Amino acid sequence: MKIEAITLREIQMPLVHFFETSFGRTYSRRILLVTAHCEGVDGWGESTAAEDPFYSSEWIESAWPTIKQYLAPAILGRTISSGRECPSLFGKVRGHRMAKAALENAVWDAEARQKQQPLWKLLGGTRREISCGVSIGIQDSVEQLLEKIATELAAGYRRIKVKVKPGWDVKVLEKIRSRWAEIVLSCDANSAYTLDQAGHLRSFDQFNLLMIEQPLWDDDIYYHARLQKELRTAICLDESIIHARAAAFAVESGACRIINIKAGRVGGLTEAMKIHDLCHAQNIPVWCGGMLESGIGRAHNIALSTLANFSLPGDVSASKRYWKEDIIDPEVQVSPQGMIAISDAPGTGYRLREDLIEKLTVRKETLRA
Ligand code: OSB
Ligand code: MG
Repeated sequence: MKIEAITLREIQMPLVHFFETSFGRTYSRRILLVTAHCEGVDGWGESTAAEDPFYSSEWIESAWPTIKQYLAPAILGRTISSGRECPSLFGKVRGHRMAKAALENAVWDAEARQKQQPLWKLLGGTRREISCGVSIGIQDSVEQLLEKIATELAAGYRRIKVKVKPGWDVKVLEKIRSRWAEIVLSCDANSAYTLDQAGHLRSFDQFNLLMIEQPLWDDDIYYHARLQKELRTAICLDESIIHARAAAFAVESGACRIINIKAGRVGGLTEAMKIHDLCHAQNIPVWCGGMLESGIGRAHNIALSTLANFSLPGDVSASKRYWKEDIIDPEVQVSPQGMIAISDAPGTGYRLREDLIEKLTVRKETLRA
């Protein structure tokens, strides 16, 4: 499969509802989409690099020139048989994992379409449906948060995750638990705490949480291992797991008991599968995180989630929670049982609404060998 051209484009999509984490509030997304044009077949990928370098040091304005000047030239004009070949071709570039993932995942989609196979099968997935949770951001009031949780439970979601930060944690969790004693509940701090606050974090143990996600620094594993020893609640790492070695170190050192896998954060589907496999071998359950993706990134997340060790509900949820209109057809739908059914169509299994994508595009550039 010859990579003849690569198109980069930015689309802008307003969120149905703002999303707030410990690092800030997002109202509208600027999304970098990548198309790999390969001998009559197009593969699509989405960068998870955000509007700002807050979740990670990457952002849309670093991903675009990195792909344009380094990653695309490494594969343009080449004949590649699989997305698996991308990591070594990108190997000279340090970091920039979200940029790498966008391009690698586009190649995976092209490969699957060219082989007339669903991407999930190509990845070695086995699940025919995947289990869904939701991530609910910080709201203007606790009442509004409770309202949102009620809506998502009624929709069938199997796990509720709420964002926390100092000042929006224990009191909020108390209110949730006093209304719903039994639901599967977890929280995500996005690095809002320090080890000095271990005593405070220990008080979360009373809420019987499935996990506390990324309580400490984004670049830390060692202090998470110290903290995990002091908590009954399982720590799940997100930001800290930037590649398979970090996952191995985290598991070996006892820094977490669960891992959130995001293909964007770790440099693409190949590395994501490596983390999945090593966690599987060590009995560490994983789940698929989300980054407020459009349908394209969402479809890749769904394919990844079909692998056997994705045994906990992920953050991959219905398109309509984010978008008035998604750019894929059909949109991602979640059943009243909180499941997404896996499509057998080739590639990611969803059609692209190219007219709508064109309408949302604010800049576009096609690169050739
Ligand atoms: O930490 O998982 C996170 C969104 C943006 C940045 C980081 C995170 C999130 C989410 C939302 O939790 C997950 C989603 O609904 O896509
Ligand atoms: Mg997280």
